[in-house]
Amino acid sequence: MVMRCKYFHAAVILMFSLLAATQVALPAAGSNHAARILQRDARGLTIAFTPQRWYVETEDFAGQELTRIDFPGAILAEEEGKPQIPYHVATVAIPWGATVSYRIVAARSEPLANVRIVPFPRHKKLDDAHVDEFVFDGAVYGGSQVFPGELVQISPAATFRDHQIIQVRVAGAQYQPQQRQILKYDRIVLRLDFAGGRVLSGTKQSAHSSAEEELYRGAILNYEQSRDWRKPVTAGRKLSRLSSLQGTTFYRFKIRQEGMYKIDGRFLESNISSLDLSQVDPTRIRLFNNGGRELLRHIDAARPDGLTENAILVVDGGDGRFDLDDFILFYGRGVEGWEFDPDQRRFVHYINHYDFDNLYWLSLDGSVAGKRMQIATSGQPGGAVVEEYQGLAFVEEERSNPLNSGLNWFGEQFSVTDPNATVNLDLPNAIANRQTDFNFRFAALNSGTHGFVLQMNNVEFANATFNGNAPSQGQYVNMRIQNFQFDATGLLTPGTNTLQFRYTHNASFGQAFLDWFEMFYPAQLRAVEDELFFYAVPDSGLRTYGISNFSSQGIQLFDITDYADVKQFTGATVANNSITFADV
Ligand SMILES: [Ca+2]
Ligand SMILES: [Ca+2]
Repeated sequence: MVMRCKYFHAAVILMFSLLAATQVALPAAGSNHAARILQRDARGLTIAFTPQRWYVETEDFAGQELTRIDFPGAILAEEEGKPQIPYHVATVAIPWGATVSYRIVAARSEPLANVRIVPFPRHKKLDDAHVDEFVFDGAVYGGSQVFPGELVQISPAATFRDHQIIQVRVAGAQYQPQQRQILKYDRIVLRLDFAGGRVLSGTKQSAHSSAEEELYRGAILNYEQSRDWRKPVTAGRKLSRLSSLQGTTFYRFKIRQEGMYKIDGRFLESNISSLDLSQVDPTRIRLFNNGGRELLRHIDAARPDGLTENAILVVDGGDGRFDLDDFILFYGRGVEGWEFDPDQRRFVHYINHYDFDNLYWLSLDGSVAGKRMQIATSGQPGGAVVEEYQGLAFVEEERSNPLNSGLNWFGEQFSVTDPNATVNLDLPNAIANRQTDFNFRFAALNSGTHGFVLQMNNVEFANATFNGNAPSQGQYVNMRIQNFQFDATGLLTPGTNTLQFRYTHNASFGQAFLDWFEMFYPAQLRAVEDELFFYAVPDSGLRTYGISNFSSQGIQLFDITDYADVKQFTGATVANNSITFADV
């Protein structure tokens, strides 16, 4: 079953945000100097891999002599316990959809006798100390096979912007364990052949900026050859996007705090020195933003094509001029918040791991009419008036990354010597004596039994206990993540509530983190400082909602369910500084 979920924002109007000019930079790319193209044609290329110089070093590790070899630009294969072989790595573009075959045309090697090659070490990472430990893979070091068995490895084709690419890895050396000998290759010549795929004529290439060309030139070994192999542009799509935004000036600004924002002519004039307000056509004002969410990491996931236009309200007094007191009204989102998960039938919080601010782009001189808020109309109020909503609160702080790894960031840190933490939560609409549901997520850094005694306003309501992971000899540190759900009645009061944590561990070394917690509680539909954001999950049919506690009758209501398509809600009843409306 698909459940609809609607968000509303009611407010007596509000605040401003800052405008700032912007610059955009593209990253630079490196190049591979040890690989050189000898010959190329429409169906393939020949590459010579020649290390510029070799580094050979023999060291004593706990009584055994180990030899390390390397050359500039080499990549080391990271296989614990296996010989540490330096590889050439080249990124090669291929025609879209082509298959690749290769053969080694020439290989010239020189032996390095009576050596034992160093294995790739096992990294131990404890606290902030890194320790390398050498273990020897018995099958390789005690065997009779040369390592690696194949000099060349070709990766499956991958997508890199408008190119299809492969990664070519060529071993710079091989180890012969029985002879205790390293073969250093001073030159390997490789022929790559492409079968099938799509080759375009030069005229049909997609247009790229010089910065993009630099990116390709730096990253792709056969850049010159690959230009005919780019993905053909879907002409209509890209051109239509260019035509509506081309020649437009964009003003960038940041939003952190979610809410209704107002920008008036006076504000624009004092913040944009080059602006002639009399030249601004109110119908052409446009606002762009993509919702503030992280892009999905999967390369094939759907994502917005360029900037998404957001519906705004422009009030110009009906004279077609944007004067000093005329204004733009829009709903600004931050980068953190809640979304309804239809499978779990509940709200889940989200954060943005990369930024605290959402970027908005305002244009005042476009050539087309801007997107405006549509009107939604209140139904006929009737039946019992809903005066409650589900209050939501979460805390997820990204303070430390104990493994220095990926997105594993955690908040408050606990230890046996520092076991206490408190979090103050401002919940002005919380209804006393009702049930609160909690979700907690903790992370333990070591073994043993970790416990958290949880209190709200000095009342203990739960005890979360779990066992940590014990890393076995020579492993990375092993963390344990554990989720908990609790509910308790009568904990909250309207206003400030204090959540308290007390950490326990059965030994002195215990360390753990709070990753995040979420709270769900009944709240009253009352404006706080003339504003209320709430969401409704209707079960069925028309519901009548009543929001009280505004300071005047000038109340406006918006349906903010879709960030790009906010609607102005009309037909609501305003009386006694309250608003009543009905919606399905
Ligand atoms: Ca006007
Ligand atoms: Ca986190």
